Amino acid sequence: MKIEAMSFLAQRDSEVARILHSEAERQANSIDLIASENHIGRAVLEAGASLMTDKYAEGYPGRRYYSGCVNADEIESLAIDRIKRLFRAEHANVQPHSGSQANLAAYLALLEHGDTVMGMSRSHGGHLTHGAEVNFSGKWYKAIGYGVDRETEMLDYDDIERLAAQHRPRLIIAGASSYSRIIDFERFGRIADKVGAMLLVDTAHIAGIIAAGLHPSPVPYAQVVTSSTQKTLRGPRGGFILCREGLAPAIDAAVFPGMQGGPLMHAIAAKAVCFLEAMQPEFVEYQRAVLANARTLASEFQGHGLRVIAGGTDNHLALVDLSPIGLSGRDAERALEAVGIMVNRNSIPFDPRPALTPSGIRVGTPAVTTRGFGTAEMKRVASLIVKMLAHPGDLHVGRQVQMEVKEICHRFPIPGLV
Ligand code: DSN
Repeated sequence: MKIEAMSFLAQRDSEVARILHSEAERQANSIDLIASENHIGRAVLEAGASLMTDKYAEGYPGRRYYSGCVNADEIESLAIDRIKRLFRAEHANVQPHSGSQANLAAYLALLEHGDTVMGMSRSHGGHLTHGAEVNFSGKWYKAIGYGVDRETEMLDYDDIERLAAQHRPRLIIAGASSYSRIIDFERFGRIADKVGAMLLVDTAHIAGIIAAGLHPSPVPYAQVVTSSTQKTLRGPRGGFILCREGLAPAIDAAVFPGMQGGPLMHAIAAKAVCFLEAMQPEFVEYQRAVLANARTLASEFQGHGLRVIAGGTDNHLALVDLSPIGLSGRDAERALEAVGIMVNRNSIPFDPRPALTPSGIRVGTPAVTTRGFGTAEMKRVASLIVKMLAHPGDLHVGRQVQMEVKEICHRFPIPGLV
């Protein structure tokens, strides 16, 4: 595969150019099944690499603390308008630098230190910012964790309601980093209403699926919705917040000056492009393919005797329990990385193993689907994974699998590089 040389950079700084070139080659020659990653297209890449990065634009469109913000105002207003249309939201803030920053701003806007919050436990699939004790969300607030049912491995809404009635949280957080089933945001909304809590939905993983209308939207039920932009939404690294009109002043003040200074205007430009791309009919087709590929991957694993958590997937990811084959998630991650297949180790619900060497791996299909992989490729990838995991230390098998990985990658170039 031909990877365009960054010639000007190469002349100025050969060390950085070499590393960037290596990263492009690594991406081109490996199969990325990390559920939170994707490959951006050329238009997002160009906007993100633009001179907008030079501009300081603290404040909001029409209310800046610097001169020369005419284009910054226009690009940010465009991004806001597009994301509001995409999700039918009353208000949007596109300045958060990431999904975690978006969540921090939501907490700052909605809570006082010491308030009780209730989010999905990280060990069951929740995110760091949903109340993990090592994170601000678990340090500054009294965090109660909810999880999945031991039998079904799906969210146990009756138990969530019981916990909410018992702890009376000020805020309930819905959303996950490694949960493969539909999340019933309407039910979360009813639970929050019943106990007098506010509802924050973190859509980071599934924002693209929601935008395509293939997962129910939380917007009608949540006071605040947050997200990152680089996962299923296939944008640049970044975040955004949607909220009801009445909360707009508090959310905007929490982002700036509450927790950020100048917005990353090049990232906002790239977000605007991503939001436009997500409005196109091809994006819906892309998300349909993401889901079909994830279902295929999960059922192929099941067909090969591996256990898929929650019995399958409704979204872009699957969580696979490797304990039946006696391999830890960390060993699997390493064995697969060595042959060019990227997954991440992941705890499974009620995992008897420690977080650093958990029982599972998480696989996701946003990146490979962007490259054009279909269900036939997913079947082949699943069988390569199963083969590698059955012979993790076997160099001969490793070489065979690696050659097949390269051959598949060669047929499906990365959009940002062609
Ligand atoms: N760390 C991301 C993930 O992999 O799911 C979430 O922020």
